[in-house]
Amino acid sequence: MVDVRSAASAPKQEIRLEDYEAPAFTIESINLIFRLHDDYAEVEARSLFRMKKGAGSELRLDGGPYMDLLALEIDGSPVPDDQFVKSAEVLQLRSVPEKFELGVVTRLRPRENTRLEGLYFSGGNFCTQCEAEGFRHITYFPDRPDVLTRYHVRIEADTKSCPVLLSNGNPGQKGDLGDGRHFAEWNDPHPKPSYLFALVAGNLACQNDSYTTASGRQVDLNIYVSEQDLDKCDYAMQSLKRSMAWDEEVFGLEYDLDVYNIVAVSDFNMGAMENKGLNIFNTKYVLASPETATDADFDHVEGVIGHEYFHNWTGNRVTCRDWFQLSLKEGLTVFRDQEFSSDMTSRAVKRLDDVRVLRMLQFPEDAGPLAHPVRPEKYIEINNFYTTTVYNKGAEVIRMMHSIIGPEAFRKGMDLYFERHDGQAATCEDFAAAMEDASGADLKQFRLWYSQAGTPKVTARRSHEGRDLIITLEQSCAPSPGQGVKLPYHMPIRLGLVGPNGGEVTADLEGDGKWEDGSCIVNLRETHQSFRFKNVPEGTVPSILRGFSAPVVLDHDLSDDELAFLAVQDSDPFVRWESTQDLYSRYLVKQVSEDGEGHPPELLLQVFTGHLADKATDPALVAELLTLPGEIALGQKMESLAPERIHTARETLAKAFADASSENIIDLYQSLKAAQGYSHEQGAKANRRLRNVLLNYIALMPDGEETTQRRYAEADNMTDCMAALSLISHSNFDCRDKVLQEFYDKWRQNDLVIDKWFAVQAQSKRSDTVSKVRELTQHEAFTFKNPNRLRSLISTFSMLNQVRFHEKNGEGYRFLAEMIVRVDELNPQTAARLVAPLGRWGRVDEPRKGFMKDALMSVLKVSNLSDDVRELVEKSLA
Ligand code: 0A1
Ligand code: ZN
Repeated sequence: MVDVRSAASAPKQEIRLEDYEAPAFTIESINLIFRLHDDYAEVEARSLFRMKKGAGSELRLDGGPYMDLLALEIDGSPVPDDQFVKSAEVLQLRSVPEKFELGVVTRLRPRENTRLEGLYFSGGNFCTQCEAEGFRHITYFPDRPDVLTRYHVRIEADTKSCPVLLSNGNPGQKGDLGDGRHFAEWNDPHPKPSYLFALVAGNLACQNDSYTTASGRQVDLNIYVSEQDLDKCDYAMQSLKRSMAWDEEVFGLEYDLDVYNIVAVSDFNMGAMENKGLNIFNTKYVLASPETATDADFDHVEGVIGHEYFHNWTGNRVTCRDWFQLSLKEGLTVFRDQEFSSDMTSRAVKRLDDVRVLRMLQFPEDAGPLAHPVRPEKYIEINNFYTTTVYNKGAEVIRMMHSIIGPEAFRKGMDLYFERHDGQAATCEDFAAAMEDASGADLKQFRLWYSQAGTPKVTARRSHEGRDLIITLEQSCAPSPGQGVKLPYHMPIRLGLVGPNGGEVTADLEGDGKWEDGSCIVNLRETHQSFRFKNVPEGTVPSILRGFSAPVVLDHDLSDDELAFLAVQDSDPFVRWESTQDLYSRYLVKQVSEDGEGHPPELLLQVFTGHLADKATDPALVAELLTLPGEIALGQKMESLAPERIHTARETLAKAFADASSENIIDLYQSLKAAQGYSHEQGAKANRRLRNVLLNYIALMPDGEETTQRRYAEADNMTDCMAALSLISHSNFDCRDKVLQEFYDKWRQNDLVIDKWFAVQAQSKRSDTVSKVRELTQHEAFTFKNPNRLRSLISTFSMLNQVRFHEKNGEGYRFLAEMIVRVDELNPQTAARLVAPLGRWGRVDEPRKGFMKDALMSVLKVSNLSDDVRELVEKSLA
């Protein structure tokens, strides 16, 4: 095994936004020839450089330690040895003419590339990953997003093992080379930065379709997968066509090439990649069939297919000036994919899912040692900044702009943004300016969302003057690394007034805000600001932060009775859910802090049974209303984390609900069964979601084991199968080990399903989980080389299994530290993505705190640690 770190050189220096300098040259075009062989690849690159006026004659190119330089030429002549200097990361030419053709020939070893960036080999195919800085591992080049050029690519490879040869843009010539080899050429007419370059060569099967754009152009659509997966591409193809139609309809944006190719690979560091005209996907986000994928998996496929497609405009046509601007494309594209999924599924439930992800992953990041602004100001390793802050909080920032200026002005702002910046590398500032100019709104203060880290807290208090209701909002934001004092944000707070009979009340507002569709959007700009609603009927309850209109933690003064009222009556689904969750959480947090074992108050039972009886609401939303807050969400509501007590309190409440409402639960469960028969329609999905939530309660009833086991045995789709398996995995049921073994035996040939098998065990709340997870790293199906497998076992355990990861003896922490070191030897990017849970030591008491820090220290002691891991471990200890 090659230790990928041994080739690396001195630790990387910090890069700062304030040091940005525009490139000193332009590149007119690049001609690339890839000669692919079984055990090596040779890359010939010829680029036409033109120095900008006033620039010096020195040329610095980015490179990497894993390739050999075979030739270096200027205008066809070799560059003499004394005219250039080469280190592991940089190739410096002392003096170049104003205009010249640079020729570079490099040799790479794709089979040895376990880092999965640059050119690598996965499942018998060559493929590339160039974002953010992978192209420098293919050839020496100015590998930065603000250098855009036209790519012409020729691929030569063995005809038998690589019948399919793909790159960006439109297909050009292809033909036979004799000697069992062939070639294909590709031309991309759209200038692009190097991070959007892609190549795939291998033996792949293809599902083909076509799409006619709004202006009548025909686009050839292809999804390439391995032969045995060809039957699982339909949903991805349909999702692609829906994405194309949606972007035309909602944003007036059409696709701009003759072909759209998608390739699914099983070894991939992230979800997918938007390379121009040639998206490369993690198989997880392409392959889906009812037998192998859950409803959530189907939704993810649709969302990620949409995400990569939407990047064609927000990312590719307008790209980023530098990596500090990453959220310009990612925040905006996540916002677009969220809107797309909302339109395709249920807007209300999609919003809950997105808020849950934000709170579970982004809020902790924003509150911990790795907190950074949506537009970071410095980094050592850019791969560490593909974070939930840049992506998900970035999307919330766009969503807030949308709320502040309204949908019509937002659309005008998008049009203006494309009019101004199509074909350019732009900044977050450019985007905000386009929104401002299109709407006439003043977004000066709003821009703080880009530069300040941390989750703001908003406190809402009520007072009454006569019949007027005054809502006073106060905002604050705790210090974060490098940012001691925060200025007040401009945030849109969506409010409603729910009258005593449950109807919407619309009252005149004194204060900065406007009514829109039954809600009032107020602009909170001050630290302390009041909004007076005139002449409000007595008994009216305010519904605050409808739709989660700003990514904040809200503290309100609503009583339990008022929460129970909103939980049932509010027209805003988010507040209905949030009020229910608040009510459950209040009780649970109290149970935890008082170590109580009392019976839940009648009010909670009433709310729960009220939701059970609700036939008017979408069953998918009812499912959410019947779900108790997760252990992680409960932990966030406590000063200091008490994992076991949270777990016990939650289980106890679930049992109390199951006992108190057993008949209603079983009745509803049965009635949903009657409506069964597998279908992927929204209604059927919603019923499954509800039914599987009910199964959680049924599993706690006296014949829970039998019902769960039956559910498992009878499941005709993976959603139901996993719902039952997950309960079995948590349980002490006699059947547990047998069922897990059967599942493994049945699915051992399907990697994505086996990932679920690992994940379900990593999530088990049983007390033997840490040792089981450790044992699973020795399982025949476990490998340190595949990121999906690592995530399914190690990330699931450390990020989602709060009670077992935080085992008091520190075993969970030590296990994670060992895994980080092992993975770092092969794949630093993925290793770095495992670090975050160890940085949460500020949230726990001794002895956990000490064990966590020891675990981080043990990683730091390892010689040859990658820059990726070192950066995050050092920050986590600070
Ligand atoms: N731009 C892709 C995500 C991505 C980022 C980095 C990668 O390798 C380090 C790979 C993919 C997206 O947002 O979909
Ligand atoms: Zn993206």
